[in-house]
Amino acid sequence: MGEAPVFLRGVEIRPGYLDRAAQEEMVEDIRDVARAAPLFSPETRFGKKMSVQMTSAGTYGWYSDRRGYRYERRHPSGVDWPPIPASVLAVWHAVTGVERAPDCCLVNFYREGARMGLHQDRDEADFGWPVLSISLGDSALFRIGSVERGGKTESVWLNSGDVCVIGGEARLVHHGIDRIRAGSSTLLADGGRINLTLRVVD
Ligand code: MD6
Ligand code: FE
Repeated sequence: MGEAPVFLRGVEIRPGYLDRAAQEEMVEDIRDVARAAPLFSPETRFGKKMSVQMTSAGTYGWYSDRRGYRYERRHPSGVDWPPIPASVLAVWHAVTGVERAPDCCLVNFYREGARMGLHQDRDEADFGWPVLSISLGDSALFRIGSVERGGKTESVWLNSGDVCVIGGEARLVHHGIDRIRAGSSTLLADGGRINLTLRVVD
């Protein structure tokens, strides 16, 4: 499946892990998720609306407002998050090889101009579990730094079908999305990029 893994600052990238048919199937599954739990733009803890739209699947969904970053058991509308699609769980098990299933699949949707600042994924209880991401649609410039704040960073384009694992020594590296290359993929009819991140929360 795809090419050999590439490691950048301890982060494992599997270019082209999902073929076109698997990507199309997954997009349909994510459309179902977004129908049950519509996309919204959370506020950062500084009160600024994020440029990325989000929703989640699983027992927990990631949420943010002025009270801070956290996991919630319900969508802001009050409904339960829908289950994580089987197509997505299959990638988690095949790539990470860990015994536990993830209990959150965060869905990020980027339109042209959306970005995500450098951050660590640290709202989970046990950093022994990896975080896995799947990219669908337009390519994104992914920046990876260090566990410590500041210092050197390196960037790589994540393309549709690429899978990325942040685990082990790299579990707490800073990372973010600088920009989207609009029109670089035909996967999503109206353009944009979907990124799924799978986590073990508690
Ligand atoms: C994104 N990804 O690709 C943002 N986090 O849109 C992440 O923030 C991320 O790719 C943890 C592990 C892998 C990731
Ligand atoms: Fe992240």
